[in-house]
Amino acid sequence: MSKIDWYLDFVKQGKMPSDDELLVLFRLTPDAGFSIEEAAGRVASESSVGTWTTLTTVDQSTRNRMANVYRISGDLIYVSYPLELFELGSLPQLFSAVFGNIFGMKAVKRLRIEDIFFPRAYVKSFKGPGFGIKGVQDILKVKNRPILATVPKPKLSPSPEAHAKIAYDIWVGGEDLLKDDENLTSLPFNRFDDRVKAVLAARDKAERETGERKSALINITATVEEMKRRAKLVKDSGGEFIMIDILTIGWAAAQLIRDYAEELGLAVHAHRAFHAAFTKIADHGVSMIALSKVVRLAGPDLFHIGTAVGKMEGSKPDVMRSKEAITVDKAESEGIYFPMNWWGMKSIVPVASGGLHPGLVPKLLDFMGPDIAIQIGGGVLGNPLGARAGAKAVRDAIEAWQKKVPLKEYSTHSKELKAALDKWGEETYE
Ligand code: RUB
Ligand code: CA
Repeated sequence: MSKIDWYLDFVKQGKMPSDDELLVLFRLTPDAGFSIEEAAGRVASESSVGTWTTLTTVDQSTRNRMANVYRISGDLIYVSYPLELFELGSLPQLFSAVFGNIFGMKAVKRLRIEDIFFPRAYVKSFKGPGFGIKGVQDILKVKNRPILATVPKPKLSPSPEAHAKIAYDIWVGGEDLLKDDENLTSLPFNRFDDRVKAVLAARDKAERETGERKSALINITATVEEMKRRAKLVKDSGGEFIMIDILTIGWAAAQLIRDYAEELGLAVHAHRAFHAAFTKIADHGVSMIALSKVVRLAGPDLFHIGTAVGKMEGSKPDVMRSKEAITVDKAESEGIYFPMNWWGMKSIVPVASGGLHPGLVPKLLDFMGPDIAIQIGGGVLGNPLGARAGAKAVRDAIEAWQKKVPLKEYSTHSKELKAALDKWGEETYE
């Protein structure tokens, strides 16, 4: 028996997983001196029950809980995990296990979680979104068109009143939702409580004047007790949505806020700020697809997945796979990716955001379809005719797409859309 022969015990290619195991597809670059099998064995060991050497204390029940590398294909390794390795309903524990120590192992030069499969019992241990796409559309009374949101820019409005003024303008211009920016929380020049009051007063006015439903995604990101206080304030002030920066607050907080929001009857918008620290490098970290699946378990009602045509990283196939991960009930296996069944868990509204403007709307809708939220900041607030016109330009761009009329032609009847097209054309700005 060698000193470390244990690792290869975690590689039994061809031993196919059963339906109730959790599966992870890793892309693995071993460090110099390690074969892919040796590195793969270390990944499976460290993320399940093993350590760096053969143990003298392993009983049969522990052996039954060993993860197994059941397939290796080029730099891809497929690992199965017995469900007993996981605490049901706990995302922090999932992250400590399969998203944990293994990224730091010396034998591993690069490691990326490309995809993840959750078995039925694991899916069923989470509540998922409380409202889902249908619930959010019902709150806003929006059907058969994308939901429209605008984030005020500059991204930190200089005062609650300035924020509320932009809110009013974009609502009467045709937007459904105001969105706070990820770093706008409660700042010395723009306090949370004052902003909620100002924004919801403007909302009531805009609703009266337009006869449409208007609402705001109010960013409660903070420490946990403070987030709860802010959520309650939003509810008591007549709001329908709270927003969280789902990755910066952490999974435990995200799960707690999801449940607290349900208690209050609020829907939850999740911004993904921080994701690119681990999604952006193609051969390391965690893919947006895997992240999107985890987010569905965490249960917000809206989630940013990228645009492919805007300023943020993310190819069309990746954005579409993220969209599938948060919207469909059942997905077939496709390419390297796992099939997935969500067993009736509600869907999340995919939010396309980042560098969008009216000229990009048809391209975006051509591939993402209408059941999304389109979030535009600069492309509304940079409209030469002002914020209200900027919002109308977006609404008009959507109408043009719905009627299959080219934007340029449609803009002969919309000075707002024309102003947007004159400034930005139909190009992407990076
Ligand atoms: C968009 C914006 C959002 C980003 C985040 O502003 O502020 O925070 O979309 O990126 P603008 P992502 O419309 O002016 O670009 O949605 O990719 O996570
Ligand atoms: Ca932002």
